[in-house]
Amino acid sequence: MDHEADAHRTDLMTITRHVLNEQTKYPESRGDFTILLNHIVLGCKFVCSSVSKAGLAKLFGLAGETNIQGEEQKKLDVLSNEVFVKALISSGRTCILVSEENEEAIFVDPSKRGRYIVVFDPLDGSSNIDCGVSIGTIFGIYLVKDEENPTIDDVLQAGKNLVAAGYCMYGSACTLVLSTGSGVNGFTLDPSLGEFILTHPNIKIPKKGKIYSVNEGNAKNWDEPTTKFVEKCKFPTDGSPPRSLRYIGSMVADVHRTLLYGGIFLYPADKKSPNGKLRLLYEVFPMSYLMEQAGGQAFTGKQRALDLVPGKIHERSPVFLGSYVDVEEIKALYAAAN
Ligand code: FDP
Repeated sequence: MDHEADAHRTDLMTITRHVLNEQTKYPESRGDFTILLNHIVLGCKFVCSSVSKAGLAKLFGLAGETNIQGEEQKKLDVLSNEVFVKALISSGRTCILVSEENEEAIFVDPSKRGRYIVVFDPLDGSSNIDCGVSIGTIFGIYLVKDEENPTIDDVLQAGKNLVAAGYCMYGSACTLVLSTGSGVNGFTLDPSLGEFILTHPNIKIPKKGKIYSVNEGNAKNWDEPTTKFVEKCKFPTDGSPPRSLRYIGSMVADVHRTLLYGGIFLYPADKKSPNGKLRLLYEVFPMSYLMEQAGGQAFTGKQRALDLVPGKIHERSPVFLGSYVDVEEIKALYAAAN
């Protein structure tokens, strides 16, 4: 019997234990971040359970449908948002929340205020909900400058100021990927324990990938560097084999695959959408932060994604993120075009 392997299996590194361990590196830490994270984890567990029984519970479909009791049904993304907002406020550790689902930023009542700002998309990839394809929650965390006086400028910070970011993917397993600024770790929900267990320690993205991921239906509106890049993926001129195309159309799932297998995910600007589609604060920034923490890169077509400073909370930006070498290639094409 392999006792060492057994010891490993019985020594479970939960996400809370992992974050508490990380905090011991900061003697001034008050445990606030662990409390905040526990509330995010609660939201993820709720959404995970709702997604997996959505068909049964008739949570699919349009908001406004009624159930047998005549009560109004809530769409899964609306419900997820309510759960996250309430969990984050009740943590007592947040002062401003920005959600994809709310037009305005939510300023937390002073009686429940803390020093963290959470930007999040409670259920990203919503067009995939009804067909059971993987979807996810994306979040980023900033610190407020003055806890007594939070302002919208505290939210409109460059992505490089994030103190943590992550996503939870509701797929064949429920996987939470997190960075608190010293690498990237992946945790899988063990449904029998109700705990996220460290299953993917210190994720590093391969330096170069064999996959590109983009909505090619937009090709007729792309700019020259994007067109050239995708052409090179299909018809390489350096003797390398063509790359594979994988596109789920659910950012969390596409980014998760990119992080684990390598490659590049593109949501470029095009003639119809000069700023691309994805939102800077709760899609581009958290994913770019994770990519950099895993040894990859994220680029907007003009600059490092994390250097951007948003002017509005729901601002969009083009993004090219993934393996270091792959992103270097697209950067070179943009440099040559300018
Ligand atoms: P969705 O519209 O289904 O919510 O920003 C949302 C998003 O999905 C991302 O998750 C996904 O990467 C992207 O949009 C897909 O957009 P396209 O359908 O234009 O390819």
